[in-house]
Amino acid sequence: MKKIMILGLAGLLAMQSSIAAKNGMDEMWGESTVKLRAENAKRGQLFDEGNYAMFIHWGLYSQLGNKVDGKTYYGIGEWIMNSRMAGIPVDEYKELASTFNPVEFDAKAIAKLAKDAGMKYIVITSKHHDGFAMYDSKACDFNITKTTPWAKDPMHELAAACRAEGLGFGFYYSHNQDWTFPGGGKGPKVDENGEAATFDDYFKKKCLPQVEEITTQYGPIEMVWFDTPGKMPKKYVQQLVDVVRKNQPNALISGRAGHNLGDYQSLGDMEVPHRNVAGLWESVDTTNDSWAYAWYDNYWKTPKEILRRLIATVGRGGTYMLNIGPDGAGAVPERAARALEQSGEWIRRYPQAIYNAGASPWEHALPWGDVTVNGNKLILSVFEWPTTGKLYLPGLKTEIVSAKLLNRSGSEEVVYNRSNGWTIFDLPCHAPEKMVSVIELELAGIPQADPTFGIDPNIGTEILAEFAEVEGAEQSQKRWMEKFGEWKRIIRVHNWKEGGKATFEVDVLKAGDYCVDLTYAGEGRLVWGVTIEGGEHIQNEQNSSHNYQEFPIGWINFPKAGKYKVAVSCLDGDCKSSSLKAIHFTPVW
Ligand code: JFZ
Repeated sequence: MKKIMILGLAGLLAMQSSIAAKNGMDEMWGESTVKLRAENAKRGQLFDEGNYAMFIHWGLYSQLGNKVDGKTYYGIGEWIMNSRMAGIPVDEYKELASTFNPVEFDAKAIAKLAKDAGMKYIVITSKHHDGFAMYDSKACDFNITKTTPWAKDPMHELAAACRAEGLGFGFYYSHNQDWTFPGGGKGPKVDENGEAATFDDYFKKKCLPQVEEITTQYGPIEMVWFDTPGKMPKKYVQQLVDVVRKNQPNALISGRAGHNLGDYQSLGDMEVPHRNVAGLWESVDTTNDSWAYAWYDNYWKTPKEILRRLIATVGRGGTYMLNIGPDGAGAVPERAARALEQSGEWIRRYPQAIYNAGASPWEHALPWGDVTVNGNKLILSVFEWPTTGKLYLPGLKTEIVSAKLLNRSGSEEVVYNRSNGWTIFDLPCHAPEKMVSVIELELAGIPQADPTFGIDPNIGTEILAEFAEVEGAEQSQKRWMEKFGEWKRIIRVHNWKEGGKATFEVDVLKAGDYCVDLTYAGEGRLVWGVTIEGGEHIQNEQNSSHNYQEFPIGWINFPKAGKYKVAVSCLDGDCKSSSLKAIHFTPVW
């Protein structure tokens, strides 16, 4: 609910009750009402209020599953043609169509999976960078109905299945990169006759007509997800945007259309931001490591991890789109499906944590979980259930009207008290939920909080270097690929100069000793110092590694409750190349 500011409290309450009524209606009135709702959704409504969607990467590449001629290539499967992966020549790649026979593709099962997962719409690859249209295209024969033994249009089935489930439907379309059509981005430079081909040729012959097709052949669609605009000139992007607006006035256009012509911002792939981001935006993420099916890729996100990333995205103010990669037969990997179903079961019990929910007033995650806002309610999602029977919430500024611990059969009142600006809840020893338990706070007004990091008296508190005030060092983002196409990024403090420091503001409730650890990368042994402003200074030498690792520095004392500034400095060793990612405080006693 990103429009929270404009609506005001009365509007929020009205909206909430209308959503509740709608949810009830779905059950009572069944399919036809649900259908109408999807068709009538206003532009961006499912995106803005639903907050959760399914992304599907599926194409010829899925058939290879990252193995070519017996050799496995690690990375994002839809890039298998690329020279940094298997480097498959265009003609050889095109041959894959002759064996593409996805007999296990089941559009209804996929739509049901998305629905059961709690997702509100599906966005699927109509054409990825490989140029193969996964739908019936008149504009270009390199498509699923013309060139494969299967010879059907899966998008018709999927669009219909989505409509039947009351889900929105949309297409991914690679508008700039086309690796097989002459003139396409990173594609062949000449046509079949050896004549030079330009981007303009590709655009007029294939790209524009295909975007016309995907926006006219499948009924009302929720969005067109353009990707990797590269250096594509604005005039082309503008024409595509015009086509989408003409044919699908209610469809959203992704930020990656380019030239700021999209409707919202798409953050970098596989990224959940650490602090709140204003405006309409989306995080796209994978259920394992690759977008497209990869035979070896079994590092699945657990249902709990899916909920953590979904709630964190909603809590930062965004919409979460989570990908699945069906295999070459069209089957969804069983473990991905199970993880989605299980996280979906949880969402059915606690929909208020996701739908119509908005950003946390803390503006970042908390040590035990995360917070989303629904009207005048705070939804505390507790991922680490306290073993002490007490849960600590720092800095809540709005008065609490009621506090409830939710469970499968209802809720129970929670006793709490306030101390030094903290709210301390008395909780039972056993968590009501195995993955994530929910405390719902009804507040006397719009939720407000002090975003200063509270040091949790129960468990370790990690504060990322991106939250530090930095002087005499550099604070900037670094991106790298873990496997090919698997992007990672951090904001770190590096390039330390003499006297440089990264200062963290913290709020301490429980006076006493805390063990301080630092997460950093570097070369050789490093000496780090940690100083409480006006208080204790500690320092220690530890080893380092080129990967970010956590090393203990030592115990430090906060003599009383209250706010402190804690400065971290690199004191000796190769400080220039050392790079700080985070500080951790763990209660000792
Ligand atoms: C793109 C595609 O190349 C990829 O195959 C996949 O479809 C993904 C969803 O999108 O890759 C990107 C695009 C943008 C960024 C990173 C990877 N980015 O902005 O960080």
